[in-house]
Amino acid sequence: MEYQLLNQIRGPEDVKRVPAEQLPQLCAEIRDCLIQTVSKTGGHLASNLGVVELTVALHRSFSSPQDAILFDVGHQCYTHKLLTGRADRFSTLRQEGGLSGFMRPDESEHDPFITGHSSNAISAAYGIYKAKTLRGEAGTAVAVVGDGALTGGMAYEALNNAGSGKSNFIIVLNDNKMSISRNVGALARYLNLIRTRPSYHRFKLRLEHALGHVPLIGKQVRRSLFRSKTMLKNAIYHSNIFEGFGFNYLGPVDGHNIEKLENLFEIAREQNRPALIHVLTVKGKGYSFAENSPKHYHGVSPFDAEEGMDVDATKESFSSVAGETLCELAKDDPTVCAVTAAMTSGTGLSDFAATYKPRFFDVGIAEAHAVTFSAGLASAGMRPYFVVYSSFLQRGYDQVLHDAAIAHYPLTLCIDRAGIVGDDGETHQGVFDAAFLSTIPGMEIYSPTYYDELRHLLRTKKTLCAIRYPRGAQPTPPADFAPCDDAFTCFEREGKKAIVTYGRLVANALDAARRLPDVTVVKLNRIHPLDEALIALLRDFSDVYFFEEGIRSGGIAEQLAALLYASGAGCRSRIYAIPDVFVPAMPVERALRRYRLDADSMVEIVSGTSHG
Ligand SMILES: Cc1ncc(C[n+]2csc(CCOP(=O)(O)OP(=O)(O)O)c2C)c(N)n1
Repeated sequence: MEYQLLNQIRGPEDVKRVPAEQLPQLCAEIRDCLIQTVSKTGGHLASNLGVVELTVALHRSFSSPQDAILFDVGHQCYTHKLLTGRADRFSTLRQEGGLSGFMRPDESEHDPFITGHSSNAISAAYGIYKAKTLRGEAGTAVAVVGDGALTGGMAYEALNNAGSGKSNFIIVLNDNKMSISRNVGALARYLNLIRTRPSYHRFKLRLEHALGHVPLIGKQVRRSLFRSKTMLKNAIYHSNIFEGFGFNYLGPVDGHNIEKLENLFEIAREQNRPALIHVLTVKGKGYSFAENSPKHYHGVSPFDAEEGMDVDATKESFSSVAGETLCELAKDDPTVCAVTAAMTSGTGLSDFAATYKPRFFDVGIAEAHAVTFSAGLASAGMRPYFVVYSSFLQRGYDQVLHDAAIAHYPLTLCIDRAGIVGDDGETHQGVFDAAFLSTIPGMEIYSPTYYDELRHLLRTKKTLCAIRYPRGAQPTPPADFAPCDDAFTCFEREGKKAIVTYGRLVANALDAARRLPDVTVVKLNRIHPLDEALIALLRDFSDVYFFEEGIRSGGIAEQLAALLYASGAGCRSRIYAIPDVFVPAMPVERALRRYRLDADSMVEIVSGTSHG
């Protein structure tokens, strides 16, 4: 794409050289590039459109990479990529071998830290800041954090730590009132309060800035003003939470006004005190479809940029089936509750949220809290279902173990996006939950292949358990398939070879078995704990092939192979699973092929035409 100004930007130094009057054109070109590219590649659109001016201002005021600029989650760092020497590769965004959709230190020196999961940027940036000071290096660190990310508890642990000392560490709070859906909780209310009563802070800011420009005495007066700030504030306006944590609160400021942003950044970096700059932005800014419906344009698949997306289109998926089934359960049982950590629509809970409002809990981006809160509900007689993406549940391991499992509270973890996820890459892969949850005593784990099984499991499982299912639609079930309560199902043929697998790989195994003579497919319905009867069945085969769409180390296949071995079975067993790697961004089908989990690989392996 040809852009008059954007094409001349090779790095942050070029951004600083753009004359102020040309900045609106640069921002317009960036927005066009974002819309044209993301409409083809898919990705996070609305969040990126909202931070164009903010990112330009950051690169004019700070000097990356000497100053580390770290975007929380990193889903909104596309403009940062365009301004830091990656514009020519931007069309490869989220493609296999292309630019990541998040910050990646191995992609650029301007990406100071790996990102993908929310609410850790203040911690990481403060660590970077401390490392710089200890090593005597120049520069500061800036954490750019959304109001949604600020609902995550880790952010407060970091504020508590980073606000305690003298530093010129900087937090930019990008407040657009939105998480993926509208932001929730007391914090959202509180930010609204600060937004609507900014007069004291505006006054303070103007005063500070004006005094800073008076030569010699200006800075002195400014310092003494800071010393008496507490009295001044108490007299004029109550202090706010960020000041309470030890930060110099600056703002709120219009996040689409580059000049104002640059002024504030200058004030913040001059002071020997951590600063938090409250920036107001509009999610989806400059693209009417996204401004009107930021939730639908948060993360998008490819779409027609001229026409916009059909935001009402709904496709049946495991998520929608889970949501519908929970609604049915809630209708008949007043104890049924649904809990989400800021993923209402992605997890299929929109109808539940609308219909059963008092029993629906969006707790913010707070997976650890969500688990313990759900366990609390369960301990006091309710029936909670915490619906969560597999990779985000990693945040709640101790809470599952300590707060839910030891007392064995009847909580159901509905684990969406289990397995390989595709274009989001390493940070979002759902390939660890089976391994880590199966370390927890008493945890039952199910992995349905078809919608009817998911429905059946949600209706019948009443003790602590995890039900995990992939993104998207079910494969076509076999003609006479019906869900059952058995721990495994045997699709029997004759012969001495067995394929053992679970979840969506069952469809690949059945496909492979149709193309192979005499192979039995054993479908694990419950993947943990493993059944004695299963071992007894498998002992009689000469060759057992385990295929697992999950990490091999500590996974279900390894556990099953160990049990088989311990039983003294003489059969040869082989495991095909995700090896000791983080799975990069690539289409799911390609990843399954790479790790030999597709039907063709199964045929090659079992028929002996490949020993991979
Ligand atoms: C631990 C974790 N949980 C959930 C998510 C999914 N997620 C990605 S962005 C986002 C909303 C972030 O809101 P905010 O920080 O305000 O940024 P905005 O998109 O509004 O700019 C969520 C919930 C995540 N990335 N990490």
